[in-house]
Amino acid sequence: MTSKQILAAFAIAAVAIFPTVAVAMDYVVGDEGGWNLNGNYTAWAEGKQFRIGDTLVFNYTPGAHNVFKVSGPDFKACRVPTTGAVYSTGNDKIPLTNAGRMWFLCGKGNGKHCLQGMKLVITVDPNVNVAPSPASPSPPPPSSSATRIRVCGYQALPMMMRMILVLVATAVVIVV
Ligand SMILES: [Cu+2]
Repeated sequence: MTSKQILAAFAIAAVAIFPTVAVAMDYVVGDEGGWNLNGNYTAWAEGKQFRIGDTLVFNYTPGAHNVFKVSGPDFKACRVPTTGAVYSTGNDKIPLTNAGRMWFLCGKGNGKHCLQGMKLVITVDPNVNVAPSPASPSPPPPSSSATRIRVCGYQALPMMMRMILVLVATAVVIVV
């Protein structure tokens, strides 16, 4: 084995052991900036891979804004539904339970906030997270805006399976 091959084997082993697979994410919309008139939620959503089991968190001053889950046409027209899900706690957690597109907008100002950019469209990947995040029994303080990453699922993989993965990866490298 050359040193290059050994390095490659270590790299593959590291990937196999490192818990990058099957993480359920809490996505804080707008990150530290939160959900307000200053955000660019198209830019925020870009490049993020939303998956079933993840959660969207909208942080804002209660009363100043809210969150509607809307249809595509309503999203496009910034039309605020007269009925339908409205979230208004200022720390709204919306679980992503289905694959496909999801549209959100702020209903304040009868669509004015939406027109000023308070709208978010995401696409939820059909790949299900192995272990969806469990419902948190006590809500964290509304000020917590940092994206939290919960590692689960992969850790549940039996150690034997991981060892086999590593051995197979190493064997492949040696053969090559
Ligand atoms: Cu608003």
